[in-house]
Amino acid sequence: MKTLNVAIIGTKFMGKAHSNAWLNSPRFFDMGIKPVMKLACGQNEEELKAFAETWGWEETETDWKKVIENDDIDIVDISVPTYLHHEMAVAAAKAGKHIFCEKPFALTTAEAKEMYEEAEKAGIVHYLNHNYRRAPAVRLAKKLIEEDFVGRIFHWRGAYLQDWIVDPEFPLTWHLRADRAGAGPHYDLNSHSVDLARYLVGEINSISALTTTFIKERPLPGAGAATFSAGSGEATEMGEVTVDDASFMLAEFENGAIGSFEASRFAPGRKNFNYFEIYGSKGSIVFNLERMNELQLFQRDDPAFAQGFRTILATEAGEHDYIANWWPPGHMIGYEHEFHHGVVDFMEAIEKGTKIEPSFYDGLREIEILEAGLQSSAKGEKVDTTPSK
Ligand code: SOE
Repeated sequence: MKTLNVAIIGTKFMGKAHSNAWLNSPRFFDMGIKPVMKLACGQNEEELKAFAETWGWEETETDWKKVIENDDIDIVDISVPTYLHHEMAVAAAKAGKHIFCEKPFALTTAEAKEMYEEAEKAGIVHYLNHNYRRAPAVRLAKKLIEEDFVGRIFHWRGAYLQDWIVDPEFPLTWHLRADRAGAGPHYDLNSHSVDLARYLVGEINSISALTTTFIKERPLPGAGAATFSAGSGEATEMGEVTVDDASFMLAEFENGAIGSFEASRFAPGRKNFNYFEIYGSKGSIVFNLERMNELQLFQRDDPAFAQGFRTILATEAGEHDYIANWWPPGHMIGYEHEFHHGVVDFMEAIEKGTKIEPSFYDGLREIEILEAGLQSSAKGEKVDTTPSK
């Protein structure tokens, strides 16, 4: 069997989610090329060794530049905070490696443009991991739209809400620093919603946005502080929060639809509430990640006495994408399965010499649109985001 060697950079939340997918995808899916988990890279040597042992990475390296220089490596998986994506992706593309990159894509449009152009120039397969596109229920939403169950789309309504920093004592982790994350939920969460909206509804031609920061200073992070975890450190010094805590955006789509996007980390009770509604001339679709195996569908041409939202369980092998490789109908899949689907499709793109979406082009568009949102909020004006041809 043909194999390709993978190196992962990053050992935290996304490092684990990706490692799990690299490890288990070939166990569940027939893959034309099998990924070999060759090399793991992280800063802390002790943590890195434990990580590699847990997930089965054969070797370790603390210098990411050596990973890129390594001729044995065919694929680089970038699972690190956003501010590192640009340098790593450009170097990996120049070295001819295929790239599997976490979102949000980059800090700025200028960075994103270079990443996309270098990847295209190198002729590599480039993938931006917006995992939610690969939930079977989201794929079903796409199919229903393509098969005209929704008709002409009028509205996109997206909300991505969390609550992990409502406590003002939650420390200033990297997600709360503009130099590390680019923006707050406006990038972290809206990037997912913008990706889903572009996938399901179409291109976005203008943005009006309002962002705000509720808590302007926070304690500096101590030991163990990370995404979703305050850690145990007792910090006395405070630091400035340089990103938004919440963002609302309005969008005009190329096809005439209009949309709204809400993103917040200040929505108590909402843990990872990734939700969208699509309304069209023939019907409507509703998805909620917290019930991710289900899709709600309303059809206007159902007889009036039987009209209402129906719940489709997207777990039928052969009918719903990816499911045949997992469990029997109704046995449910979860968050981590989406990452496996990304790995499987990415490896197939390499095998067949095709492209995969979302690609670095979609990453460029995501950052153009989100950066326009920041400008719009700062100026109080609508910003044109029509793609340059
Ligand atoms: C934190 O907000 C986070 O881990 C995001 O960075 C992910 O992309 C999202 O899927 C879950 O929440």
